[in-house]
Amino acid sequence: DLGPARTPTHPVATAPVNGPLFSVDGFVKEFIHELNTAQGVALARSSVNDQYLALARTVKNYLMARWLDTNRKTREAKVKTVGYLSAEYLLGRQLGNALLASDLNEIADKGLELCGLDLVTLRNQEVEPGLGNGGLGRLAACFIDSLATMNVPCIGYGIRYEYGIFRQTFVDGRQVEQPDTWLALGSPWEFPHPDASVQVNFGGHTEKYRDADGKERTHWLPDWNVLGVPYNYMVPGYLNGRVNTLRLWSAQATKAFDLPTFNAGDYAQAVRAQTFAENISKVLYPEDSTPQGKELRLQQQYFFVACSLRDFIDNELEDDFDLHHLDERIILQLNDTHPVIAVPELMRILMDEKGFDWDEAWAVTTKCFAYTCHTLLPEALEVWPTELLGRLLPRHLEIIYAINEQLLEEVREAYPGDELRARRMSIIAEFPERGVRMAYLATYAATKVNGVAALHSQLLRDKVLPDFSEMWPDRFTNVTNGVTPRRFVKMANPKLSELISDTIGGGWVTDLERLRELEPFADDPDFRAQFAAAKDWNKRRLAEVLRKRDGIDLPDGHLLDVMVKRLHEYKRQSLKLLHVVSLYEQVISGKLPVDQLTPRTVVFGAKAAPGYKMAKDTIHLINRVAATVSADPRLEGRLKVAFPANYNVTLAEKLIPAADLSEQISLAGMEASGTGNMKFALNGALTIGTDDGANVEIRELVGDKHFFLFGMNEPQVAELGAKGYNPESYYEDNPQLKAALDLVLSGHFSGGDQHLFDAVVYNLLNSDRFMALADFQSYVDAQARVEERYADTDAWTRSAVLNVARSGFFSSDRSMREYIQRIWHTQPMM
Ligand code: 4GP
Repeated sequence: DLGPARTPTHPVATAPVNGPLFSVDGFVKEFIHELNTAQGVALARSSVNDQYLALARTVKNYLMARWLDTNRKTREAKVKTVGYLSAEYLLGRQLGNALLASDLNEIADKGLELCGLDLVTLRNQEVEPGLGNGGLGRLAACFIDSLATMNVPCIGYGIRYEYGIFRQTFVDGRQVEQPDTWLALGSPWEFPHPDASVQVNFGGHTEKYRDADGKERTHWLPDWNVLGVPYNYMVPGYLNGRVNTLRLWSAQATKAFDLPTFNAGDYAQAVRAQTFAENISKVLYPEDSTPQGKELRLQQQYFFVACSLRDFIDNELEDDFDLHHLDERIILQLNDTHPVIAVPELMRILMDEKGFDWDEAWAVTTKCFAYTCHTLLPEALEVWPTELLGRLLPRHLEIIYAINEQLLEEVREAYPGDELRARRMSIIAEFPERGVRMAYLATYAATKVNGVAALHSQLLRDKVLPDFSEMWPDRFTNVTNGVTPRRFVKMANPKLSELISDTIGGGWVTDLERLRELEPFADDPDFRAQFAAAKDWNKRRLAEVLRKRDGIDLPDGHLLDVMVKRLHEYKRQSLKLLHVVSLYEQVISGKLPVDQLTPRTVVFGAKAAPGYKMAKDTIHLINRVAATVSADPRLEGRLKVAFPANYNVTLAEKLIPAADLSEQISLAGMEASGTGNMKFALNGALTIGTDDGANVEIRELVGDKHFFLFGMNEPQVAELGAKGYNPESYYEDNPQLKAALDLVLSGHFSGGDQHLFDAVVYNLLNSDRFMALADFQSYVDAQARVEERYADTDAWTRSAVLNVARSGFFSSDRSMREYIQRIWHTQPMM
């Protein structure tokens, strides 16, 4: 007996679709069917992986009819689609999200129980697709979730990397990268369509000719090509029946295998073309703000945008569609500069293939693109050497030169005689080598250019693109980032979600501003107790995860102080570390009685780009400090440092809900926005942070009293930089800071080796580009305020509740609404 069928209560359940029956027995039948037919095993003989794959397919089957339906309706309606072009999508695990979106959690839970299986175990079997480095890729994943949930047609376009971001391991405290073999155990969420492959050309040269009307035209005669094979992924909206598509491209050789060569015995040569082609989608570049001007990376960028444009024009539009009106059907959002080569590609298609004149093509192109910048670090703004671009994409370089000529003409017309300005604004940089400034190309071509938080957008206008913003002020706008409440609250924090829904109803999941209704409950002791209980539950869950995953023990009753994000000097993990070392030093030197130390566990999670030496040295130091501090009996277990390896979305979903304190301590003016900061606030952590990125907006919303602000603000940073920053003077003048740095230099954390961490320490003392030492005292003072508040449990919990109640603004649904209204001008479908 499989029990009574569940009465469908939700619209998603009642919609007439041709899927499996929305009941426990319907689910079990489907699951067993998948296990038997797709995995080819009986339940009794199946492995956990078989079961996971069968479960994934089962859930997919429920979504399938809705996906097909969405595609059909969108095509028929001929409405404008968002084409999100992103080299990264940091999706996280799919199963939990698919279950949530299709309202299948309860049914799956019961159904699996009937089969003697456990849903949590199967969910843990999934390897997350780590197809991104950090914030930018995770943002893309949040945005496509929101668009599906808001019923907005969108196709996410990107690359199906065979190896995503590396798996981080620690060997003697040092980061060692392992390949991320996320496809090894099967990838049930994707649908490959080799039949719909697209050819992408490279190299060769161009030729001029006259067309039938006697007009001069250009031919590109490439000398090699690859195939792009589309892999489709479902992007289900939350309980609304919509399923959008994420289309990732995989590279394959056009002529994969050379049989005569193989028969002649040269096996390596026989597959050379295949290897060469497949390299294009082989690995994700570990970029994240470090320059890595690699030829293969440019190939990747062109590869995926060429596939995507071709796909949209040939497969998504009607055969007789007039491309003069392309902007009525698509807006292509450039997620940073990685896809910007799409601009000359669209020009090329319109002119060389469709016979448009330059002006016609430019008029269409400039209406079809919008550009988001995600950084302020000059070294992260891509510049492609013209030598490389010309060799790989000769026609595109010609078009870029022509675009630049037109730009310079406009500039000279607007500012006659200002030749310096023309040179500054040129898309072509002359130093240190001739190169194409992709951010300038994007800015010139886009209808809108946006930064990702208010401060960032301001600095983008004032410091990165001042000439452009002066000339085209209306082109610039801000859209503050957001995060999806489905994954990062509802799924990641079930206890808090339940409490919120019991208190204000369930509407907040798609209307996050409604969290405001929780405000009065901050003063309700009963509510606070339940809120604190949810936090405790999350901490216990995290403790279990870290014990199993990393062999780390989390002590009870500690303030959980968390800093998770990419390892980068501007984010200043070293400042957090100096605070830890300083607390430790004060206790062991007798300056601070150990019983006055607030029991605290500091958790770091961070990957460093493999080629970024300073970042890797910092990881090494953190691990050595962690080992020393955690093992020193003089601390009586009151201070612990934990650094679980391989921080990823899956771990974030466990860590963030458990945190008390969120570390957002970048040098002001450096973090474009941050999105981790939003996830922590929404899960009831208090922030200690600088006035940087979206911290500024978080603080404004939650209120100064519920946010621990420290450090210089951006104008102060600029001022200090201008007058000459001397980090050593802070060391000399601040005994606490000096003692901490001296302890590192003494070899205390390195088994007596006094030079092991010279690179890190002397970098701080001699250069300290991100001014950690200048903000040290202010940071330590703010931490003292943290401890004071934490000692008052009621006050702390009250602040935590208010953080949740006032952070509804940071839903990616709100970000998407702003893009729609101010940039895309698309409509949700009814
Ligand atoms: C990141 C920014 O560093 C971060 O502040 C921002 O929140 C995020 O983009 C999303 O906008 N940048 C990157 C990158 O991830 O690769 O440049």
